[in-house]
Order: sequence, then structure tokens, then C-alpha cells
Amino acid sequence: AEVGRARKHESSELHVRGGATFTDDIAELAGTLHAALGLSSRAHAHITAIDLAPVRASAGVVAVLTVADIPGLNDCGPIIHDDPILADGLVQYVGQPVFIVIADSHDNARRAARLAQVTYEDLPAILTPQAARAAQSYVLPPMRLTRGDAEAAFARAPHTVKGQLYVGGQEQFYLEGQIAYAIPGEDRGMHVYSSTQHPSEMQHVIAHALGLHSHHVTVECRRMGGGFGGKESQSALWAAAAAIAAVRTGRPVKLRADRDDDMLVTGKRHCFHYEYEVGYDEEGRILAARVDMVTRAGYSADLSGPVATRAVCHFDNAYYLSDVDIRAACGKTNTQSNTAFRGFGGPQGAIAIEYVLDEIARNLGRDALDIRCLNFYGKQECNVTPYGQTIVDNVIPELVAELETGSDYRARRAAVEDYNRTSPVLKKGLALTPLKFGIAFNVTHLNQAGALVHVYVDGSILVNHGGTEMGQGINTKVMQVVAHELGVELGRVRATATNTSKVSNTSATAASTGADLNGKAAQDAAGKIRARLAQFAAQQYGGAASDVRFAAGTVFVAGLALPFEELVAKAYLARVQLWSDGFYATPGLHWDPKTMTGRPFSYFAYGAAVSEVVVDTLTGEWKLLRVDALYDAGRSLNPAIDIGQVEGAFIQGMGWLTTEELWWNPAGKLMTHAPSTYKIPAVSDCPEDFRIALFDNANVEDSIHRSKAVGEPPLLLPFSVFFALRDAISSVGGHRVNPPLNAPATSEAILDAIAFVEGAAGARA
Ligand code: MTE
Ligand code: LUZ
Ligand code: MOS
Repeated sequence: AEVGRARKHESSELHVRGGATFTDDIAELAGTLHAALGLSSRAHAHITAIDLAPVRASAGVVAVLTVADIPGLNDCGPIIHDDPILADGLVQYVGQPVFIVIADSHDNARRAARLAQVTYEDLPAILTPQAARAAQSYVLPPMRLTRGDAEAAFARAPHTVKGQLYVGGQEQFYLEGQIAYAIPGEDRGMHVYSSTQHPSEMQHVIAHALGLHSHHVTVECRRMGGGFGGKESQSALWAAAAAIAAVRTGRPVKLRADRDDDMLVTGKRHCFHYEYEVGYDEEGRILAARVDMVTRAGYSADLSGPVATRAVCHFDNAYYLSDVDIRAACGKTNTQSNTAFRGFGGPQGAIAIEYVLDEIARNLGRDALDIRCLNFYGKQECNVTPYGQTIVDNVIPELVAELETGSDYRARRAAVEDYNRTSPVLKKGLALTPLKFGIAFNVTHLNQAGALVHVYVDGSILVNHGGTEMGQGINTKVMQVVAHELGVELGRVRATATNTSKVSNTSATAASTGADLNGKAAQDAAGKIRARLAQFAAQQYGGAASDVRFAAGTVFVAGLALPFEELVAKAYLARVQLWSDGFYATPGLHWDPKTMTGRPFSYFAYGAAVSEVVVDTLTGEWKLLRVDALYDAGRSLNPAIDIGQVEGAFIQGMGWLTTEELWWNPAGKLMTHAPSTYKIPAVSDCPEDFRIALFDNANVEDSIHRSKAVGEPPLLLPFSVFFALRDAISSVGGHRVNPPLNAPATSEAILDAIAFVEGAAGARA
């Protein structure tokens, strides 16, 4: 069987040898021009005058385009169309594109872009989510989900905990930046190579911007050097600008953002500010919960609505909350328009309840793990989420129990306490946190996919599907599914670039559903071909079609064993169709956005991690000593790839919660727009002792080979790092006070929290 085995990534050797073709590696056609964007230097202003003469006069410049040069719609936004490609008299953030320069080289275009003389008339700017809420400045109407009677439950609760929390945003930091290469073709045709998670959306945006139909535009992506959500919608600006430039010049145009421009222009993970109040009993059981979240959406809606919805639907994380009142608002701010980033609001929703449980435990003088376990969803009761979905696949109690034992949690807790008693400066911390993550797009109609499988006369197989490869291994998994279906070895199957002229109307490769959806669609396509081959074999050799078996490159029919390619060659001569489309739509999903109830998810993925840290209380520096993590990938399609995904998500989430700090100056300019000032994790930040395992658990839903999604959920596992740090900090005060700790918990923030704890302890003494 080709599925369920550890197989290397289909491009791994190309990646390592530098042989993998990314968009910038595509051989340039003769006459190719290069574009750069001219950016706003103001957070919120009217443009009263713009002098582009110095730009036009700059070396190598061929053309300079403004909003008046866009043939069609000036819009590159998904869902709600409030994202101009180029500013039309009004700029809404520092970094907003105002014009496009096209030159004979990338460097000449970038140099010229700086020479514009723009006169602005400044307007008041809103920069933070709190300020947006104070001004009631929102990109969408605020949302609210209630269940039960929180008011009455608070009245009954013997204890309450109340506070605020801020969790910062995060730059996607894909290694390959945003890029598009647009090639004008005959009769208004346009072929665009785009580094995108969403070729169909790029096709729509380009067609609208050029005033064309979708059939004029082909978008292609062989692979991305990472997307992480940042290329779900926001590849559109670059694709549209390159296409506009190509139409206006009649030449192929490449637009490649350098890192600073990429970070200044594009949106990031949404930061969140929370005000929470939770009522609980003597044992630590949550009785009532209220949370009011506001996020920095940026100047436009982009995907903020679905992101906030996912935050609301993940506030429960793994816990049953009987009486809740959850509010979320998308603050309109004069900053980059925040967008998808691995987890898509889920991590932001779930971390708030984990913060609260951590406080409850400290207030009661209990181990936080005990308080967490006490509040877990049940199996037969206490198993309905606040949004009304019944959880039928809950494995969190046994998964956490397995991890607790396997990681030796209790003994290590005692060892940490012993260590801290005798170590005045270095303090250790330990935490175990669980995750539950809903799988499916929370926008129901997006849960569909298509595929196209070709079997050639020589028995080789080509698969094309609507998903995009960004390093996560979707092609490898889809190839495994096709090989399995046709009973051939993996080496016989090859995957092609994603191309809108092969499979149409595709969804973004996002919400961790890429392999779930496209795997099913490819299985459908391959299954149809296998059925035709079986029918043909039975006709030729006797027996029933249903008795024909495909395995190990051989077809077993009526006591005969034929090589696969032999049957294929015979079938061709008999005029059997050897290619097929395939389609899949996830069943059983529904959602009412007004009441925020329904069944938005097909199933849930689960996991948990234990992290142990040591903190230097004089400098705030720390080290991650050991991680044990268990992730429920269902019946994994490819354990090697899935473990890689868990590792990557863990380290990426750890960066979000500890070192990656976005900072805008008071004028609204993002100052952390390069790796020199924005610290992503390095190899040296990875724990030396990193124990990742998959939890054996076939999906109860009929997912592709009973596997579960893996792309985003493990990003919640490094909550354990954040709470281990908080545990180490709180040990300074004998665990008697709750250290206020926002994310990212930078060394500075850790020192502040230690000072708070020492101050509180001093005040008591
Ligand atoms: N892994 C790599 N190497 N690169 C990426 O860009 N993106 C993540 C995740 N894993 C990403 C990744 C995100 S945000 C998602 S939604 C999923 O992969 C998408 O792919 P899948 O649905 O096929 O898992
Ligand atoms: N919903 C979701 C979405 O859960 N994840 C996504 O990535 C997404 N993208 C667009 C719209 N809804
Ligand atoms: Mo992933 S944030 O859904 O692209």
C-alpha cells in the first residue's frame, strides 16, 4: 500500500540540490521587464499632488502606472471588495502601493520607485485594536456567540478571575517572497506565474483588473517557498500589478518584492486584545466565561471576518464551557491588512482560555494540568461546543493521559520544584497544554476540490489537482493516494504544477484541508479509471470486474497476473478512456453566521505538548530544554511528512509567542520589516530534546484513508512553551501571584513579569 507509509517529499532532492523551480527561477522570456511598487509614507492621508517626472526620468524606466492606468476594477480584495490595487487619492497605511514602476531591471525599478514627489494632507490615524474599539472603527460588524446564561452562572460562581491579555501578530516570513511573472498572450490572453495558495482567486482578480473574463487568464504555480497563509489572498496585489504592467507595456513583466517591501506592504497574523472574566468553583471547574476580543484587522476586511469567526469557535479549545458570552470585533486600523496565518484565528481564540486556566490553577494552588483535565470535553455529555457542534471524536483525555505518562510529567514537575528551591537565579518551568482544532473551511462552500488524472499508454501516471504545494507535502500525499488507488508504486506517479486551465474554480489551499479535499478528488478520478480498467480486464479475461485486483504494479484478473502497463496498452487499443476528472465536496457541513451556530467542522484534530524551559531571571534569556508532543493525525497518510509538519508548526508557533515582535512607530510605520529587527527562531532555538509522536487514531469521519489534517493545528502545541515560561516566572514568587504576561514573551517582557512578581511578593512581605 502506498498510503500510510513514510515517504520523502516529492521535491526533497530538488530542494536540497537547488534544482526546484520557484517562480523567480523560470527562464525569462526575451523582452521581460521588471516592476516595483511606489509606497505610501503616510498612515492615513489624502494625496493632494503627485509628481512622477523624476521616476520616469530615472535610468532604465519604461513606464510608470497609477490608478488611472488600470483597465478594469481597482480591487484585489477577497470576499469584501475594499482593497484597492493602487491608492486612489487616499492612503490608509504606511506601505500602501500608490504606483507601479516598470524598468529594464529589478534594481532600476526599485531605485526609481523612491523618487516620486508625493504631497499628502494627513488625516488622524488609528494604529491599535484598543484605539479602534474606542473609536468604534471596524471593518465588519462585531460578532457575538452566546450559549446558556452566563449572567446567572456568574452569580452562582464562588470565584471569578478577570483580566486583560494582548497577543501580538506575526509575519508569515515565507522564505520565497511574494512574486508574479505575467506574460501577455494572443487575443488578450494572459498567463501569470504566481507564488500563490489560491490560483483561482488570482485568476478572478486579474480578470477583473484587466476587464477580461476568467477564460482569458491562466494562473500557474508549481510550488511556493512557503505560504503560511500569507499567499492565500495577498498574492493578489502582486499578480494583479504584474498583469496590469504586462498589458500596458505589451511585454512580460516580473514583480518580485524584496523582503522590506514584502513586510511593509502585506498583512500578517492578527494580534488580539482580550478582556476576560471567568467564574469557577472550588475545584477549578469553569462555570461561566465572558470574553471580549478585538483584533487589528488593518485598513480593509481581507479575511478578517472568517479569522475572527475561527477565533470565536476556538475560544473553547478542549474545554466544555456551559455558559458563555464570546464577542469579537475586527478593528479597522491604519496598518497593513492582516490576513491568514497558520491557524487562522484558532490559536488566538484558544490561547485566551489557556491563560485563564493557568490563572485559576495558580489561584487554587493546583497543578495547571489537573485544572485542564477537569474541564475537558466529555464523551457522552458535556460534548457540545458553544456553536452547537456535537463532538463525536473526542480523544483528548486519553491523548493527554498518554502524553502525561510518556513524558514523565509528574516526576519532572517534582524535579523542577526541587531545582528551583536550590537555584536562586536560574528557574525552570514546565507546562502541558492540549489542543483541539476544527477541520474544514468555516465558509461552507469552500469545502470542495477537483482533480485530473491521466494514465498514459506507457503506464505512467500524471496527476493534477486544485491544491498548491508550499512545502507541506500535498503533492506527495496526493501522489500516494493515486498510486494506492491504481495499485502501482509511487515512482510511477508524477504531479504537475497547479494550473487554472486544468482544474477550475478551486479553493485556496488553506484551512489545513489541502490533502483532505484534493486527496479525495484525486482518489475519485483514479478510482474511475481503475473501474474502467477492471471492466475491460474482466471482459478480456473473464470473471467479474469487482474481482479484479490492482496491487504492486500488477493487475490480477481471472487467475492471471498482468503488468499494469500491459493492461493499459491493451485498454488504449480498445478505446477505453484512460484519464478522468474527480471531485469532492465535504458532506454534512452547515453554518448560520447570524447566530454563529451549526456544524462548521467535519471533524476535530487533537494534540498536546509538554515543554520544559529554564529562565535566567537576571537577563530574561531562556532555553527550551525538552519538548514531548503527541499529535492526532488520524491514520496518517505519510508519517514522515506529518512529523515534519508538527515540528515546523511547533517552532513557528514558538516564534510567534516568544521572539517575533512587530513594532510600529508612532507615525504608523512598521519598523520591524527585516530579519535584522524581527527575530524568527533559528536552528539554535530548537530544543535539543524534541520528541514528537503521532497518536494512533483512525478518523471517525470518512476522510481520505481516515487520515486527519496536520498543517495548522500543531501551531497550538507551543502554548506549552509560553506557559512553561510563565510557570518559571511565577516560581520567583512561590507561585502565589499570576504574572501578567503578554505575547510575545520576549526577554524584556519576561524581566518585566519577574519584576512584577517580585514587587507583589515584596509588598506582601
Ligand atoms: N508547511 C510548509 N512547509 N509551508 C507552508 O507554507 N503552510 C501551512 C501548513 N504547512 C505551510 C505548511 C498552512 S497555513 C496551511 S493552511 C497548510 O499547510 C496548507 O496545506 P495542507 O492543507 O495541504 O496541509
Ligand atoms: N476559513 C477557514 C476560511 O477556516 N480557513 C481559511 O483559510 C479560510 N479562508 C478563506 C475563507 N474562509
Ligand atoms: Mo493556512 S492560514 O489556512 O493558509
